[in-house]
Amino acid sequence: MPGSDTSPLVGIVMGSDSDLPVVSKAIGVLEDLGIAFEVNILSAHRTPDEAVAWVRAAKDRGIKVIIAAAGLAAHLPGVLASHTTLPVIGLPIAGGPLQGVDALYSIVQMPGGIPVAAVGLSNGKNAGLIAAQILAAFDEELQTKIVKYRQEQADEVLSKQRRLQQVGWQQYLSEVK
Ligand code: RP5
Repeated sequence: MPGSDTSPLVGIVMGSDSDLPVVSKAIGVLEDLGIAFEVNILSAHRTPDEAVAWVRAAKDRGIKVIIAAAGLAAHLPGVLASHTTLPVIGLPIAGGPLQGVDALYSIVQMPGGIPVAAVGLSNGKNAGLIAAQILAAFDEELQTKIVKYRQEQADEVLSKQRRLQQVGWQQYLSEVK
């Protein structure tokens, strides 16, 4: 299975395959950092038994962090969190009649005692990065990769800053449009 050359450390679960375009941003980060992961479509509402069975087995299979993506009445991250002590990162998916505010609130407003760490609406990239940083707290090699990732990100911004100062905002705008 792609992403599982070695035993997966990050378990990604999404409520629907319609979440995959956002989830793919998290996958991209994990792949860039060389972190083994697995991806699943399991729904708190449509496949409740399978979702619970998956999360109950996750820790014993070596999963260390869970990313749970869901839109609308996004109960998946909270339901998974209630069945495991692994850290669960909730990824609210924008969309639907309320543009994702429903999912964001569902994920952020967990009752005390069962936490879910939430990233911003459809911010798959940050979900991947938080998962990586949790793992990196116990992995020096991964920590070094994340420092390099940050440096590359800074270099990119500074290169834009140099160009902006060189040509002025109007020319810059015409170049990036
Ligand atoms: C949620 O309902 C899923 O996570 C998805 O974001 C949303 C819509 O699902 P589909 O109707 O596209 O399958 O459970």
